[in-house]
Amino acid sequence: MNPRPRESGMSLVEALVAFALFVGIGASLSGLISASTRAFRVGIALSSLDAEGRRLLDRVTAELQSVALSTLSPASLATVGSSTLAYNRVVGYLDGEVEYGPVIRLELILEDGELEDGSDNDGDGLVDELRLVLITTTGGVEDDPVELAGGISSYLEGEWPDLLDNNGNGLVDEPGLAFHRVGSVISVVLTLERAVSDGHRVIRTFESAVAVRN
Ligand SMILES: [Ca+2]
Ligand SMILES: [Ca+2]
Ligand SMILES: [Ca+2]
Repeated sequence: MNPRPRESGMSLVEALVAFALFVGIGASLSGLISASTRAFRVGIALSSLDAEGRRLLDRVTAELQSVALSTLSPASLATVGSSTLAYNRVVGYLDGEVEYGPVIRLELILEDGELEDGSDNDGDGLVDELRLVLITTTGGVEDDPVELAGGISSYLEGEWPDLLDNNGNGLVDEPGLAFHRVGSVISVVLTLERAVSDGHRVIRTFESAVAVRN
């Protein structure tokens, strides 16, 4: 009796197993590629946020360095902090008298198209986000606001509105940018955020302080 010749090709079961393996490996590879793409985007966004945060704090602390403390409003920023700060800078001395510059106001306001309603009204992936503007008042007339930064969180990282200091920094319900004064030292805390993709967002918090001389 002649041996039964071996059938060539794959049986149905083998084909199904091979197909399942192929699909599984494909899905794993796709997941890996997707995860690394997201990680890459997050890395780029965080790096960009770091640069933006440092640049903004450098700008603000340089601004505050020549503030005349006697003109600061609000004058007391000890426990609640403030998102708005008005002041005059010392611009020089004449015959022993201090010369003051115009009134300057740093103000945190909603981004254009955004409402304070817990929704992302302008569709940029951020909710109730804010921007910081600098407004100079000369001779009683306000100049156009100069935007210093956008994408500022509505509350500082780890904080939410409940009359408590959730993030333990001594400030209660502080916004995403807050000024805090102890004696002649003004501190600035800042949380920036950006939407990356797939509903993900990145967030970074910064802090700086300046000892005011005047
Ligand atoms: Ca938004
Ligand atoms: Ca706090
Ligand atoms: Ca709170």
